[in-house]
Amino acid sequence: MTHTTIEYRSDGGVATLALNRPDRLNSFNAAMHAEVREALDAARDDDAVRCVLLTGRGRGFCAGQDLSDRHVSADAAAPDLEASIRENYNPLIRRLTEMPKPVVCAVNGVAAGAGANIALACDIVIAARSASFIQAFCKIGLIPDSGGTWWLARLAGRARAMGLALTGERIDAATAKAWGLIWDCVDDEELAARSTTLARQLADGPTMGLALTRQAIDAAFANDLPAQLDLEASLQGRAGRSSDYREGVAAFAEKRKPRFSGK
Ligand code: T3D
Repeated sequence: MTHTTIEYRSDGGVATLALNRPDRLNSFNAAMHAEVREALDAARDDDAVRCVLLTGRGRGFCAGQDLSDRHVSADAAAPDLEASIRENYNPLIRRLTEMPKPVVCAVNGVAAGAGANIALACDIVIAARSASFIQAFCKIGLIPDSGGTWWLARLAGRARAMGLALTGERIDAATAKAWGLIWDCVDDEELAARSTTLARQLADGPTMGLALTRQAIDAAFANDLPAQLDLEASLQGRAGRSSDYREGVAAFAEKRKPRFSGK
């Protein structure tokens, strides 16, 4: 498929999906939603893809919804934002959080509005030191969407979640790391190499088991301990039936590097 709003390429087990509307700071319009959906489905269904790497082109990662697509005036009917969230943003977040392989996000610049929360939905987030995160919604009368209220409350705690969401204050990547919102913050010139190395490392791993691990950790936010122990038992049963488990144990016994297949 020819893309006009993203770049998509698969190489060495890693599918790199780069948001590519740099003059609009990679904000989402309908075409970009469609292309991202199609690319994530292709990555999900392609057995040669073992890890997804999401990033942005230009000086921004993503500025959320393209506001120039919203014709808001006193005499025009209000746009149906509930439909926009249900039909576009929620399916996007679910594609990321239900991807049967790990998802790395390399935040190359400002991540605002839904752009910030799309990053938080990925499994491991690495940001360039010059990147920043803004819950911009309150500046235009909206509430954090794309899972923002879910992630912020869990990752940052109520006080910081409320501060970020009610003020729309920008935090830099180092603060996002210190607050536990992201995994790492690296010098700008190192972002591409560090995120690609990490994605390749995960792509070489037991990717089905890694996806089951995400499922367990995300469920832990809602479960009590007995329910979580029960879920762990059931997911471990699935992991234990995988070829990767057999290969991991064999490689350990033979003192060699495992060759995982993701099956
Ligand atoms: O509508 C629905 O479907 C509901 C769902 C909503 C989800 C959401 O994400 S709502 C939140 C939408 N996003 C925002 O409110 C962020 C708006 N952008 C900004 O606040 C700032 O651009 C940033 C803080 C992100 C970056 O500031 P700065 O000074 O580095 O850059 P800039 O000059 O503001 O932006 C550069 C260009 O990108 C500029 O275009 P120009 O003047 O050079 O032609 C700017 O208009 C454009 N741009 C930035 N963000 C958006 C955008 N154009 C359209 N939509 C944007 N979101």
